[in-house]
Amino acid sequence: MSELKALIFDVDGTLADTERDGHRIAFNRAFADAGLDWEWSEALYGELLAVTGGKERIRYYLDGYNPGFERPSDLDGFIAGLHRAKTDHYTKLLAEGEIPLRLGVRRLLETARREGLRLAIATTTTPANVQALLEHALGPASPGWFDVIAAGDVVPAKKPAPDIYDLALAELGLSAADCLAFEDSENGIRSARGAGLGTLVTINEYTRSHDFEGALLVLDHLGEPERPFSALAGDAAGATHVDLALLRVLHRNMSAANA
Ligand code: XBP
Ligand code: MG
Repeated sequence: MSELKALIFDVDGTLADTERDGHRIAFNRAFADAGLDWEWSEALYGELLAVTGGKERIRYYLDGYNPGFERPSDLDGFIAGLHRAKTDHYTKLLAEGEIPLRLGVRRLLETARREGLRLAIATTTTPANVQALLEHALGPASPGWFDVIAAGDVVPAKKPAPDIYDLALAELGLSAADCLAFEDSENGIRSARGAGLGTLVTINEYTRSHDFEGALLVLDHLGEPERPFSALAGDAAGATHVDLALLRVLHRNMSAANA
């Protein structure tokens, strides 16, 4: 039976609640800069999250929510320009320290590192966004904690396709059976499961009602010793916060079930 060797993390919604008060605000600022009267409300943004990737999300919005917009002849270039401006706004928001890590994330990453588990990231977001979040919320040296940061347009298809997790596994040189993934959304778990990974889910306000079929565990957050998690699905083996002991139990049970 293989031993647990690496943890692979999604970023948006999993390491930090970046969507409502980060990405959404940055999109709206980029739209205003470009003289557009588009305003993505919290509720609308929840619907737009059906599609992963910022450029893809702008196109989805135009197709489904703003079909009357007169499209420039170079629509791809127009969207790419808006998205570049959005990335600038987003990374500035992070540099201002606006977005903290979710509960339990720092503790789990530090423990995993101390105990020799390898760390990786698999996300649809732009690499500059990952870099900025890690540097500002976790610490300037923290991007170096991750052996692999698989992010953005480096794969042909974004989540829910498994490509980004397949890439992270290939770059780690590990098989899915050696790892666990951490996700917050239905698109995310579909991607991780598609790559064959056992997956823990921590929900957030946008993903609470998603379908997490196949998750090892669905929690409200990773928890801390003095701030226990609530388990929404799965067997937490009596644990109150996610630590390596719990992850090893989940991994062992998963390996036994797949044997
Ligand atoms: C996250 C996303 C990202 C961000 C925006 O999905 O969908 O697109 O909202 O990032 P996941 P960019 O957490 O499943 O990876 O604008 O840089 O694409
Ligand atoms: Mg996510």
